[in-house]
Amino acid sequence: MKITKALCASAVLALLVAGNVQAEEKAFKVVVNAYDTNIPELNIEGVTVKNIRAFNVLNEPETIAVHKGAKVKITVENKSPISEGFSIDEYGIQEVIKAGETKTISFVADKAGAFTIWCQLHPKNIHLPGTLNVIE
Ligand SMILES: [Cu+2]
Repeated sequence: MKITKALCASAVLALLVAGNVQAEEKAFKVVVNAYDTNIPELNIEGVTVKNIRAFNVLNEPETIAVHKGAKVKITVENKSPISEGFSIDEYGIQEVIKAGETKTISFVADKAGAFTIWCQLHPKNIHLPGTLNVIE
């Protein structure tokens, strides 16, 4: 009798869950990388990096697009030889990823709009910013 009740309870629960609109879940992989360029050299954290044009913050993909309300999971891999930042100001995200490390950032995209993804550690002119687009 107890078992039957438990089964009924789970069936009701399953119906309730199925009846709800499931939040969209989106996972992205972002690679931060450094490329050759025309700034002769730069010393950051005691590491001299030569021939830099840009630390490309968002390499792959450059733009992330989700619907409002989506659960977003961004895995950031830092292939740059130094620590890199990953910030989205409007979402209060400000992470530091050390050289060679991978970090996963999760949040709910509850604000619609286009938001800049940038590195808070280094001058903006050596980075290509990315964009988080949250579509209504
Ligand atoms: Cu940086």
